[in-house]
Formats: sequence, structure tokens, C-alpha cells
Amino acid sequence: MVVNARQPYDENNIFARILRGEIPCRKVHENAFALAFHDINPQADVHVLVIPKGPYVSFADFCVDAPDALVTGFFRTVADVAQELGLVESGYRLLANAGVHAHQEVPHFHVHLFGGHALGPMLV
Ligand code: DGP
Repeated sequence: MVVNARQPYDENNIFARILRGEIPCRKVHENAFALAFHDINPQADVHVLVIPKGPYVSFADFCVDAPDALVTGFFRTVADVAQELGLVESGYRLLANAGVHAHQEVPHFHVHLFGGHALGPMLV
């Protein structure tokens, strides 16, 4: 099932449930803005998801609807997580799937953080 960018926020989506502590995750970092945890189906040696603490389906929803402090705090947290995981010197990749064409599966905005080895070129 992929996400239609115009769908309303589903309070029972899997990441909402992880945020509420109803489903366990391998936590990497948590603060007032975001939660970072390992992807259940890693596509790289390091594959971490960073999700904002708020009801946003897509990247667009987040950028338009979230308060400035949350947008800033979220993206600073992504950078902090990359630093804490030791990825900054070697490099890493950020990716956010948005909507049907990008095959977004979980209807809670999230950033994928990939690293830990030399990554292949971006394929579309
Ligand atoms: P996307 O296609 O961008 O919506 O990717 C969703 C990612 O979420 C996918 O890489 C697998 C991951 N995922 C799905 N369910 C769970 C879960 O219950 N726990 C964790 N840790 N990751 C999950």
C-alpha cells in the first residue's frame, strides 16, 4: 500500500504507534522534535529513520503545516543523528519518499538516513 499525499493523517499508522511506545523500535536518538530508530528492513549497513513528533503525512505537509521550531528542530536532529552515528566524515545519504510515485509506504513523514559504506549511485 502506498501513500496518497492528500490522505488525512492516520493516528494508528505504524510510526504513530512507535512514537506512542505501543510498538518497539531500536532507538538511536529522541528529543522533543524527533525520534530516530533503525529501519526494520535495512537497505545499507546503517539505515535509520528519523520521524518528527507530529501528525504529518508527507514532506509537503510537514513543511507547510508544522511550526517553524519543529521544522528546524527536526532537520537539526537529522544532522545530529548523522554526527552521532559517525557518518559525517565518510558521507551519507538522506531520502524522503513522498506519495505514490515515490512509493511512500508509511503515512507519517520520515527521512531515511543511509551510510556505513560506499553507497551506489542514486537510481530512480
Ligand atoms: P517508505 O517507503 O519511505 O514509506 O519506507 C518505510 C520504511 O519503514 C521501510 O524502509 C520499512 C520501515 N518500516 C516499516 N514498518 C516498520 C516498523 O514497524 N519498524 C521499523 N523499525 N521500520 C519499519
